[in-house]
Amino acid sequence: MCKLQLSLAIIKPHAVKNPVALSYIRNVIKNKFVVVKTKRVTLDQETAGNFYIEHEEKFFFNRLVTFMSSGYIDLHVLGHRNAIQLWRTMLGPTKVFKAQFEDPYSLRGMFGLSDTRNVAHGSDSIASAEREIKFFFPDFSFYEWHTNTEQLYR
Ligand code: RTP
Ligand code: MG
Repeated sequence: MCKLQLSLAIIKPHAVKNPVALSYIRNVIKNKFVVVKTKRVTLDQETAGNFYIEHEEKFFFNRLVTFMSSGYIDLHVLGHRNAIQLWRTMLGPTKVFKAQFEDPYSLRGMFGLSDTRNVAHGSDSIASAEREIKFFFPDFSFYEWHTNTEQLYR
């Protein structure tokens, strides 16, 4: 039995505003993942701060929260056998200069503008994927999802 893993992708405001980046990102997502849920939202600073609460003490926290609440963001719940790692690999390194040198065809390598404006977010573990999906989709039923996909991927 193999469960379809889930990850939360967030396309950051500067990428949502860039039609070339957005259509490229949507295409690669559509080609690689089952898109389970999608929603376009804006965040107030408090909600963005709660989402990134693990980074509360970091020097970049205020910058990150201000940016993430500066415009529309696209949320995608992605399904794949290896969703978490695959999406993070497609994103490339967090720091844009590193992405541009080490993985120029990653999404951050191609469309990243700075360490804050680095295109998109990806869950980093099964536990954080669950927390993040619940954060934005409080009615999402992991039980139903796993039960349904168990039959598909036995
Ligand atoms: P993400 O959470 O966005 O998928 O990225 P990540 O795991 O690779 O990086 P993480 O350490 O969780 O950081 C979250 C976001 O904070 C911003 N950041 N800025 N040096 C900096 O200025 C800095 N370091 C991190 C990035 O926008 C990163 O995506
Ligand atoms: Mg992270």
